[in-house]
Amino acid sequence: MRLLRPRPGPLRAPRSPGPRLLGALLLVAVAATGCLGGGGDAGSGGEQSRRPPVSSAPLGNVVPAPASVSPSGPGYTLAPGAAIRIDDRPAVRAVGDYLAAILRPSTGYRLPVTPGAGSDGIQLRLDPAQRALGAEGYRLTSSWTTVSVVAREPAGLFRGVQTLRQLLPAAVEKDTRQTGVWRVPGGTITDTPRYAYRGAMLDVARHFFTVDQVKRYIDQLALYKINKMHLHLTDDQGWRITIDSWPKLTTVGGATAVGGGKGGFYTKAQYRELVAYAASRHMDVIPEIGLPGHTAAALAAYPDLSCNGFRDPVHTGLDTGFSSLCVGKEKTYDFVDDVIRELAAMTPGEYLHIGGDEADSTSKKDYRIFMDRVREIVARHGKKVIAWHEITGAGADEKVTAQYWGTDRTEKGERKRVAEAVKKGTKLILSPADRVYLDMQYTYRHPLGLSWAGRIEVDRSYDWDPARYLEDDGIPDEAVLGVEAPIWTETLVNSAQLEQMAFPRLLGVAEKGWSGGGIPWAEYEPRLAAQAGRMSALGIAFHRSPTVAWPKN
Ligand code: TNX
Repeated sequence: MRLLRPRPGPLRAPRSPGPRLLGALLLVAVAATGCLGGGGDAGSGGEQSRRPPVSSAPLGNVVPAPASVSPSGPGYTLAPGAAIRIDDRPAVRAVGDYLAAILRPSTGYRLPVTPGAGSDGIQLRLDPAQRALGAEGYRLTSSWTTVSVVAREPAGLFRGVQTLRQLLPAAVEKDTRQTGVWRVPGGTITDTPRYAYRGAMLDVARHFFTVDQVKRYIDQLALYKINKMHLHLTDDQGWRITIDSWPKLTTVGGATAVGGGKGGFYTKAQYRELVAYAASRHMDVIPEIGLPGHTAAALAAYPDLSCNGFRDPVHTGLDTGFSSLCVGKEKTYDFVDDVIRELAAMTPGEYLHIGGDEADSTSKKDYRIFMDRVREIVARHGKKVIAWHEITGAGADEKVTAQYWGTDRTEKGERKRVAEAVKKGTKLILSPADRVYLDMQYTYRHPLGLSWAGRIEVDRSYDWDPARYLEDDGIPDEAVLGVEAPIWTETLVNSAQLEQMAFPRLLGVAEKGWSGGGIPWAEYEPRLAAQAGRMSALGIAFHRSPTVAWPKN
């Protein structure tokens, strides 16, 4: 039993203390009766393989926290002969096949995905009449005979399936046969997201990550209901996406990386493959082309795009703010137009990210001229602009979404500019760097990561509320589209390192996005601890933060 109460987080009620608060209170109540935490998820993957996973987590012991949880009855036990019963529609079948692919290797059951009704097995159903479930909500009901997930949209079924996974013992995530009793606790979860935008950003420019590495990350994000994959495709140290009309961007600009190592880039076919893979996880890809700064790789390939025309090599250092496209040259806009046109054509999502940060070598006047033109180009190619919050100094309005990456130390004046844009209708994605920058070190002893925004342990990373984060600056919750956790890769070169930095902080960001910021750390911490076995079973070498009472192996 875990009655540990670490440093309590700010006990703020969510804006509308509706079902989500009830759910949270219920979990706290469950914790107080001793059912949550140590007695729940059977711990690490190692432990799972030594003894059969008989008891699964109590209903609701999942991340992100569901909006409402009503336990009842003993629940459902997956039988060897069970089927996954689906509505006969391709999008529902795809969710059924996805679930079957997770469950079959570990359970060893056949789990046929079968269209049509039935009163047993796992059921995945669409019900358009369930309007309150919205675009991503679902209702999961676990009874003696069935466990069913009902949603209005296929995306809701997919999110519900993530909850179902987490209600099964962690060993279900393994890719080899396990012996176990695959029980889902009884009752009903009704769940919808607090924010529509729940993102993660991966910097593939500072170091390149292959298609398979990105897919692995996408799969990990899906488990925690992230729905936007922001790919930071270009920077001073590398251009990673093929643009047919400017071929040297990748052949020259993609050839290296931070530290001068091997670079890489995605062909258009590979990029499309990533977009399709993300879509199969009900996730949009948001590609970012950094403009007008962060362009040394492009300028190395095409020196004409700079004002001085000198050919510099692709940058391999860590510094920023020294490169700029030449705002006064018409050729710059031909370039931007071609890039945006080709990128828009292979990106089905509604957004393109145009960077706009740290343009320290572009004058204020030029920055504004440039951003005005680029915004018009993006709109002409049928997409909406996202840019880092510096764009709010360049006449942002309702057509722009700004990604705020400030910290507790960000100057009032800068926040005021953001607030002014919000008054004109700009929406915000919140990525406070001293909370959710996953590339920041955990502690000064941690070997990976940077520290310019601070050292961020897991508890501090969770200690903020998107709805109130900028309220002192007059920015209301209504302006917040959602949250995003960026991971910059100056110091990170492989999946193990990425995962060490992202996990477990990413889970907290996912929860801010799905459940809102009103849940205290003391309630979250045991739920997070209970994810240890699942992350281990998935091969994620997460940071065993001392701020969390992880189960003993
Ligand atoms: C700031 S956040 C940057 C990036 C760096 C990152 C490292 C932002 C918009 N710019 O260029 O990679 O810090 O943490």
